[in-house]
Amino acid sequence: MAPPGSTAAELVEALLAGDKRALARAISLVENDDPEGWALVREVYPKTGRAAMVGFTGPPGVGKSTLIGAIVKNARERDRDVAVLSIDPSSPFTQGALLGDRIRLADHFLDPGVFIRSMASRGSLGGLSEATLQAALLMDASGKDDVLLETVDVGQAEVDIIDHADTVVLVLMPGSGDSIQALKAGVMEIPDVIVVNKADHPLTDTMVREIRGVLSLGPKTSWRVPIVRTEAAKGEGVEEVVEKVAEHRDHIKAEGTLEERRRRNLMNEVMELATVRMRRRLDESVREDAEVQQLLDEVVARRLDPASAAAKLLERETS
Ligand SMILES: Nc1nc2c(ncn2[C@@H]2O[C@H](COP(=O)(O)OP(=O)(O)O)[C@@H](O)[C@H]2O)c(=O)[nH]1
Ligand SMILES: [Mg+2]
Repeated sequence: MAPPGSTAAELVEALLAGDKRALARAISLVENDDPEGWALVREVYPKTGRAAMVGFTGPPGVGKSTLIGAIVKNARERDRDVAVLSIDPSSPFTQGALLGDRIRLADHFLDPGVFIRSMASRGSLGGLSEATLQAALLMDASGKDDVLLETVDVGQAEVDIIDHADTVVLVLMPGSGDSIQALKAGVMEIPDVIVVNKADHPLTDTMVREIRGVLSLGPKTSWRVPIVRTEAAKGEGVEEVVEKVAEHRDHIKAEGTLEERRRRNLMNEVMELATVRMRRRLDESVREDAEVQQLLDEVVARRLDPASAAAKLLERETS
């Protein structure tokens, strides 16, 4: 539908119609920081906001990708269109990999209702987090019911794609003690749903008890964070994860916090992008503008203090 060489308008049309190849191509444009990619997002942005964005985070190896594979299968059984965006270079989704006992992810690759993409490269404008948000928006615009995001760990300082999830699922396994400590210390934000995967492990009960303990220390909120035990590789408990995610969504919708969350996250995104662009402009002016060079000379000669020079620089760039 949208072969290489098709016009931007054709690409937009195919993308909005849910064409997988168009979506793949659009994401590549964004990933390569191609201006056409940004233009595309600008064009389709009014059509976004419909998909349920669910983020899955947690330490490497706990089974996030496997769980997502099982959730995709579950969604397909309910006739929902799904996109997966995995930002996990350590265990990327590939056609051959991650074939659990009953989950054949390879089948999903052929299914027109499923779109799976791994991203690890970094666009130059806003870095990986912006490129991934653009990719998620494109998935949303292509009419997916669910957009599932996979990232390793939470709690980085920079704006993270996980911040754009409506529901955040923390996936752990027995022995993920570091994550419990991070939750306890407040380094990691309290997620909306906690999954303890590999629940056939004998230490599962201990793990669940520890998590309960940490959660009970936190503030009382209207949403009680459920802890779900799964064996993702066998598909066990997956249905319950899907239910809890849906319940959480209903809850924040009813409470009005979904809109609030989205507003806050998009605001952060705008600020982040504006900051990156401002920084880039300042760098350019320092490199290329003779007047700015003179300003610096004044500072070096101790005639102008750094703060006054900074104020002048900003005044020039924002006027
Ligand atoms: N025993 C067991 N292994 C699992 C389970 N779920 C996933 N795994 C395995 O754990 C490993 C890491 O899984 P993966 O989904 O790549 O983890 P991720 O790094 O969190 O995405 C793989 O070898 C999976 O087959 C489970 O429920 N039980
Ligand atoms: Mg993974």
